[in-house]
Amino acid sequence: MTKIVNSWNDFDPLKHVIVGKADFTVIPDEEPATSEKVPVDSEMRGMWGPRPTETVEKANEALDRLAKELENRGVKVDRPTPIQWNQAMMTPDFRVPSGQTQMPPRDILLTMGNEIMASANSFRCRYFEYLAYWPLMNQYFEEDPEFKWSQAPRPRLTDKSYKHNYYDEQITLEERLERTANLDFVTTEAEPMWDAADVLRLGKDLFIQHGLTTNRKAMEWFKRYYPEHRIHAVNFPGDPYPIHIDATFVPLRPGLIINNPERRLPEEQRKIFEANDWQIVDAAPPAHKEPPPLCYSSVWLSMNCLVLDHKNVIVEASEVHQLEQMEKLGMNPIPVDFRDAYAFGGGLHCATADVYREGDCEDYFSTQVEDPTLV
Ligand code: DAV
Repeated sequence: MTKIVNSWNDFDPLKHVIVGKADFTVIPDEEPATSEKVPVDSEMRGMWGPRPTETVEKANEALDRLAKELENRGVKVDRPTPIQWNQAMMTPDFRVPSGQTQMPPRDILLTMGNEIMASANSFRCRYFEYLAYWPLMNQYFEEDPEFKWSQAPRPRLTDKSYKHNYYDEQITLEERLERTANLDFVTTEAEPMWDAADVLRLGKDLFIQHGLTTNRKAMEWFKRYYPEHRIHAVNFPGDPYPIHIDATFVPLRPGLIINNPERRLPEEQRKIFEANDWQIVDAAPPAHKEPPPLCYSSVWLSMNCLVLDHKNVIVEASEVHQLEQMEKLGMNPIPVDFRDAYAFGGGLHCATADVYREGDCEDYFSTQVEDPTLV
């Protein structure tokens, strides 16, 4: 029996990864959590139902290209088992007309050492998404005697979990930014809710974005569940729709992070990085003015790269500025044509979940300072 699961960060040498699949992806109907996430001027507003077949095929080609590139570099690639999401789903607490996808595994699976945990997502349409990964989890469980297969407490997602009419009134972008800066989000503190893509793992330290998809109670839950780790609550006030940390604050190697210049980490939250000689640099501007059609994410998927080790990094092929910046930062950028998958839930990092990265749980922040982010 071999060790199959191990990963403590996003930059140690990647050996084994899960790459999502676009089959049966549905644009979900509005629900308390998602309607707040779709910008008012987005063409996604009012749209729901299965995504057009042609776009699914193109997204799958992009995902296959990524898988091939990884395999050519010696990384083992696993794929989820697609589920027919175009069916109504219910629990004792709610009913939704469809599920969503198994494309961004990063939102669902959190790898912590020899453990992979399914998250506690706040969208009702994503409640059963973990099932697409269960065949793989079961296989790792059978093959790796040390693998810890776990699941966060399942949220109930009743109406109590959301603020209602939160964005119903027309408010300006400035007012929206004020709300996010004041940590006023659509999710309430009724129960812990979190997306795995809000959790940035840096060895002993977890930097978790407090935003639309992850609440404060989740941070408290992390603190009790991982007592050996330090939990930091971070937020990026420049983002009017803060979901997921991986188009905002992206580590490339120990000591180096690229930060979205429109969503800078506030000064007081930087202390812990500065005290430990971590450099935070502005990410290069995106090459595109608009995201592709029917895409949930912003143009900043430009910085949603997949780091293979402390030198090599996969970047979307059309993101010329990001490719150039990687070289300037001493990285070796590998372009992969991936834009056709963006609309299905994100970029190269979103599209993957770690199974194995070579390396241990390091303490990168041993110099402790007064740190307002500490939970
Ligand atoms: O900038 O729209 C996208 C992250 C997707 N997982 C953004 C964040």
